[in-house]
Amino acid sequence: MKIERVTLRQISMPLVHFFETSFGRTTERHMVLVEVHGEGATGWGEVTAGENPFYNEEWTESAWLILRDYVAPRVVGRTVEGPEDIAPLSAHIRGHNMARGGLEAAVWDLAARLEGVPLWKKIGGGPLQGKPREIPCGVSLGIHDTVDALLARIERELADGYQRIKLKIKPGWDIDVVRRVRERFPGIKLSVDANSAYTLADADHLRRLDEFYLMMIEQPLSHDEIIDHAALQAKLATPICLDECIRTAHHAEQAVKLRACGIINIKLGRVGGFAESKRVHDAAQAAGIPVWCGGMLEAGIGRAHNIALAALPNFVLPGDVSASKRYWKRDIIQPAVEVTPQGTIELRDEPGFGYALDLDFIRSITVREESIG
Ligand code: OSB
Ligand code: MG
Repeated sequence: MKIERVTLRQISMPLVHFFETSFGRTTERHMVLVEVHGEGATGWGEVTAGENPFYNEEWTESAWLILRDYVAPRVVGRTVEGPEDIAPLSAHIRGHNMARGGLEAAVWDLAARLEGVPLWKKIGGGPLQGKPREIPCGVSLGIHDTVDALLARIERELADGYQRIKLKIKPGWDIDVVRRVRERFPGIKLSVDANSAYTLADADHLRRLDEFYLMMIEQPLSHDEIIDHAALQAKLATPICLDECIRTAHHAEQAVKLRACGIINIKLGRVGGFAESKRVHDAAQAAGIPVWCGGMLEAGIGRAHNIALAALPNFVLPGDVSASKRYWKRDIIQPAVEVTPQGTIELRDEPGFGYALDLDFIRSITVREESIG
């Protein structure tokens, strides 16, 4: 497969509802789309970096520059066996997994289209026990202005069928909030995500969460600290789920060996694409650790890629991939991603990521565009 040209596009889209985590509030997304041309077809990817280098070191601008100046020039003009050959071409770059992963995912999409198969099949996912595979969905709810507003929001998400509610927490918005949510919704699958807002010195405080029988506590400690998570896990009954810490399959293996977590959240961008996501998935599966698909407030392309990823067999827990309308008035794909009343997303059979691009809309929200090759 020859890669002839890469087109980068930066788009900007306001969120329907602001999203607040321990590291800040997002009201508008600025993301880089990657279009890869080769063999007469086109594959699409979406870079999942945020607007600021707060979740990890990447942001929209760094992704644009790394892709334009380092990654795309290494890929354009090459003939590769398959999409597995893409990540190694830029493996000498330190970090910047989301930028690298956006292009890698576009090549997987291109390869699936050239073969005429859906992306979920191309990466090795698919029907489970003969039944059409559906992705179980949860929602991630940001820090709200009041607990009452949060409770009302949870009510609506449950009515829409979502199978699991995840609450963002931080010091000052944690124990008392979770207590009120548990009192009101004693039977739901509930988890929390701190995005690295605590330290090991908060272990006793975090242990107070044990009484709420949460499914997991996601990334309570530093973004690059696996060893402290192991120390914390030894003190908690609630399983820790690692997000930020797991950037490679090797990290997953180390976390398992140290018993730093009971669950892993896989994000396509954070680990640099589908090939590494599959390796993280396989490492977790071999260790008996369940995984689920995280989200980064994606537009339709990134969302569709997440759906494909979540079709791999060890994605057994409800993920953070939910309906387009929770984020966007109008998504960049057609149809928009929808969720069934049972809180699942059905896999689609079209070649590639399975949805059509709304090119007119993409053009109308494009703030810059550049081609390499
Ligand atoms: O930690 O999972 C996270 C959003 C932005 C950055 C980090 C995270 C999140 C989410 C939102 O939890 C998931 C989504 O709805 O896309
Ligand atoms: Mg997280």
